[in-house]
Amino acid sequence: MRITVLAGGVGGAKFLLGLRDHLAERWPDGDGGTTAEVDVVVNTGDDMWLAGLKVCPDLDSIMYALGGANDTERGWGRADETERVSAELTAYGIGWPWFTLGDLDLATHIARSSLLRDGLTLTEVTARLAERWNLGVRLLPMSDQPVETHVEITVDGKRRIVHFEEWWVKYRATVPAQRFIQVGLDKAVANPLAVRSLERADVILFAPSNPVVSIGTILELRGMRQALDRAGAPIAGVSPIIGGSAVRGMADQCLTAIGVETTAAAVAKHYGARGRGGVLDAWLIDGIDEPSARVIEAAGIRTSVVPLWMTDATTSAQLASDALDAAFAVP
Ligand code: GDP
Ligand code: FO1
Ligand code: CA
Repeated sequence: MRITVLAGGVGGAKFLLGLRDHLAERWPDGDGGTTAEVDVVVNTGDDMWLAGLKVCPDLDSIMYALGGANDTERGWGRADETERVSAELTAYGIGWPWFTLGDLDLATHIARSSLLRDGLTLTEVTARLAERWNLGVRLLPMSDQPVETHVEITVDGKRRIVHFEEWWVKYRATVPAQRFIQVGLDKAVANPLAVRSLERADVILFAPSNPVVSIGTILELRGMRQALDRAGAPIAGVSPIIGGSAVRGMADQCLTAIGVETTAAAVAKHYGARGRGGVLDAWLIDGIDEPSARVIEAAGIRTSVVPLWMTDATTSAQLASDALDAAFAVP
């Protein structure tokens, strides 16, 4: 069984933890793992160079979570983290004072930057870093070329274009985003390993990740939609919107910026039905959104109504199981 998942950071990580648990039960390898092969195509639009180091928030969120080393309370970075180096960098006026690079986390960025300087691609570097963690899945950055999401905002009457992280972390997305700009998109192509993975997959899943700045950015890459079109596998997506709001984080601000309502149905229609210019065969919505199932079905997308809250390992694994069932139910 070959499964390819498109994912952003924290929402992606929670779903993948559930998927890994579920697969170990459904297709066990006799050694606590699974015979299923999982590739994860990860958003790198949040990446940046900071203090001379390449930082990849979504890749790291997934790597730390599947490696069992993430800070579950904060939702990002390493558990048991300290911030001594970050304080020194701030004293030198280096980096972003509102964006903390923890000491343990910094080791990841140093290792990554070092390997990139040695000439490895981001895909190769990611594989090297992941070796240590025994993730049980293969992490594939969406592209080997840099694509950075920037956001147009107006602050004190002045139009500014800032890195996505500045809008997200410094402004907490409280300033309306007028526009998202994917810097570098014109020169970037979809990771060839991701394209192959999509073409060979038995099933393709969209994690309940941010539809604009996580999955949306992945889909923008040259070659990505074509790969999904060509794929023989069914494609099922899990709604990150439950009862008209983003479960966690500020995805609603991103949807508003691109003129999409914060509802499970609007996001499904935004992705669109395969064969009608879109990418979805199936869409999973929560029970609270059941009344909108008819609208989604009318748009040509098969709809499954299941609990979408990933509150613990059991509910996350059940959601992964439901996502596979929804995909395989596609005629
Ligand atoms: P980020 O890169 O860290 O922002 O994470 P992602 O893009 O992968 O996912 C963020 C989204 O995950 C949020 O906008 C939420 O809507 C969604 N999310 C978080 N927890 C849950 C959950 O328990 N269930 C569902 N359905 N979505 C969730
Ligand atoms: N999120 C914060 O809210 N504050 C931070 O200082 C912060 C630092 C940080 C450092 C490395 C990293 O990989 C992620 C970090 N995050 C931080 C989380 C992250 O920037 C965002 O939540 C995601 O990029 C949104 O997808
Ligand atoms: Ca992200």
